[in-house]
Amino acid sequence: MSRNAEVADLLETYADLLSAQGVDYKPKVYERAAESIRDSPEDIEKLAAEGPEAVQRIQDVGESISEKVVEAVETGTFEQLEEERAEMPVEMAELTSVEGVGPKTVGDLYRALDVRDLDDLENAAREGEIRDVSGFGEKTEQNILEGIEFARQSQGRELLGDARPVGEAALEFFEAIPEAGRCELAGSLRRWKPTIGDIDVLVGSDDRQAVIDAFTEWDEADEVIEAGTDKASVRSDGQRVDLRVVVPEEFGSALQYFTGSKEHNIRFRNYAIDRGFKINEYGVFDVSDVEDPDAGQRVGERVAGETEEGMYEAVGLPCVEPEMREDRGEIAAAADGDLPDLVGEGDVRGDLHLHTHWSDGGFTIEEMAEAAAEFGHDYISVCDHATGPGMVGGVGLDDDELREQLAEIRAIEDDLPITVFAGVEANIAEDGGISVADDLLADLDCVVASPHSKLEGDGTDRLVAAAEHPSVDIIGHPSGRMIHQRPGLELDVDAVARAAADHDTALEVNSNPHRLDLWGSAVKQAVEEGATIAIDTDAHSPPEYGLVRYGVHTARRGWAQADDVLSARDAEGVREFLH
Ligand code: DGT
Ligand code: CA
Ligand code: CA
Ligand code: ZN
Repeated sequence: MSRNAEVADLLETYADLLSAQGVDYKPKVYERAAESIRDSPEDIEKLAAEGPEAVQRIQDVGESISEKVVEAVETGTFEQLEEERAEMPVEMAELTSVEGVGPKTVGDLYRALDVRDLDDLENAAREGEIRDVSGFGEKTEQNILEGIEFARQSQGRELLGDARPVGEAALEFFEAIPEAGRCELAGSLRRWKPTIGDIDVLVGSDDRQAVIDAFTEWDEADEVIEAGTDKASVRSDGQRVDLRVVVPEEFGSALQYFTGSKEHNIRFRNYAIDRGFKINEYGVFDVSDVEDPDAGQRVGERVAGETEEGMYEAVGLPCVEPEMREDRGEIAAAADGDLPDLVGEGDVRGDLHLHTHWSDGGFTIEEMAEAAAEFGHDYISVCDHATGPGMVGGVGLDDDELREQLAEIRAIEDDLPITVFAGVEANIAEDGGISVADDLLADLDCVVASPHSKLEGDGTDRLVAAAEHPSVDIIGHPSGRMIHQRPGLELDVDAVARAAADHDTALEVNSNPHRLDLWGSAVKQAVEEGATIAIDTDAHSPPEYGLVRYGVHTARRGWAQADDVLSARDAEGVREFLH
């Protein structure tokens, strides 16, 4: 974990402990500072070495926080945090990972029932003790039980957005080792699954021991879990990284095998067997004349294995993109010559869902436009939150404020470096209603409508109604899921996609790694129904434009082609769609 993230975590824990004690206001200040430190491109370790004043150069960090930061960088914690921890010895992160359990709930349940960790919480809920605590009821108790189950299921898997940087750092490390030949990520990370069990890296080399030895000395390795002659595992940033080193001639077959998925590999292997071939991590073998193909790993004539493309070609198939290897019909499509030409990172030309300081973003319209231009986008759509169901704490804009923002965009648009559409992120109420007046919706260029409240149960009718609204252009994060936090709405994706296709409403792939909503299989259904996909980042700050790649690869998991993707069109094409 970077030092910035470590320090941010400490400040957040401190903020949560204060909240749990019933302290007002101060926790917010610490949360804001934590967020700024986490996002800052400045290395907190360097700033801290210069002293508290240097740390104060980071946004939202005042004198008192800067001193705690210096202490945290030097000692790994700070005094006031340890005092709060002694006061309330709870597993804060673990407990608040349960949907509906915030720091205040943790404080209440600690005081009333001495709940300190997830096991305590589960026991208290099962024993029916929580319903009797003041401010809680049977329904809350039930919700907590369901939340615990969901939180437990997700334990041990990392978000793609957290695993990818670690995997890429490992890859960069191997690429710099002189003895290493070809290096690739494999496993679920190469398939861009939304959550990652462990990180797999494959290296081809004639000197395998040298690569393994180097890996055990990797700067970013916090612990060596095991090291053998052809594989090793280390822990980095809390995540397990599995290395396999193979001889160069077997790099392609090993890459194919270790990319998975297991289900894809089984389908592929059976396809090959039917055609007289044997496939494993060592190559493709022609066993049509071999009496006992199961006699060993390397029987028959070896016809492929050096490259991955060669593996598929050997049995008469075009190479299947890693994101598609989930056994969703890709081998049959390859055999029929029907593989899609997947959308690529370079195809995306704009971002149609982002926020500014008008709602909960941190930057002005101009700043977001300039950053988008720098990122390479041709257009953006400013879609700040509207008030309505699910928008708490005065985050959303009312209709007057939206009109004001629309006028502002019209006034400055000629001076902005790229096309800026004036939009809104409206809320979809439980009955499918949209939280902004119809005439205003009609005046805006781009209406994203998203569910933000009551994110449980079946949401199909609700989303169909929103998709049918004449002014709604995009359904934002359709299910409202938050990976590891809440499952979101249950959806009949085919029905939603049909309504979307019929009414020229796009369905979003929200690129935020916590969401990835829609996800691969749902994108595939949507595309098959003829719906248009909008790959958006929901950015609240310029660096978040970079999250778009997670959206692109998620769309690729759903077999989306550039033609299916709204944000792969040019500004004129988008304007036409929005009309
Ligand atoms: P993860 O780590 O749980 O997110 O998922 P993967 O897909 O990365 O799985 P992992 O790390 O256990 O193994 C990497 C790949 O190796 C996997 O995708 C396919 C291949 N593999 C592993 N074990 C088997 C197996 O027993 N049979 C087959 N056919 N392939 C396997
Ligand atoms: Ca893995
Ligand atoms: Ca693995
Ligand atoms: Zn939203």
